[in-house]
Amino acid sequence: MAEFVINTDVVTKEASVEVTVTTDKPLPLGRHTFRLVVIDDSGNKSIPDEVQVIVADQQNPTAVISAPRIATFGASIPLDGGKSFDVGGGRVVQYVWTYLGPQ
Ligand SMILES: [Ca+2]
Repeated sequence: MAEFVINTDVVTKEASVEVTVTTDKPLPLGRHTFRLVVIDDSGNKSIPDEVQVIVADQQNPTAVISAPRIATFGASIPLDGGKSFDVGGGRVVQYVWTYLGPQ
């Protein structure tokens, strides 16, 4: 586990490392590039190799609909989806409302 700061080297003797990410300090959504240079026991350096990792929102949002319990006959009915929320780094950007008919 290591905290990575942009353009700051993290040096390890082990051949693997974990990029420490916490929910209060997440990597933003999108493409992130990591570079590795290895050095041998004579001090010779490799050319860099790079990988790209895409941090993606893979979690569905939650819809929360609310309305008044009772509406007056002939009056408009306000529907509110403002308590809906998303997790996984994204945000709700569209609301799709459907009338399912009388029951
Ligand atoms: Ca999401």
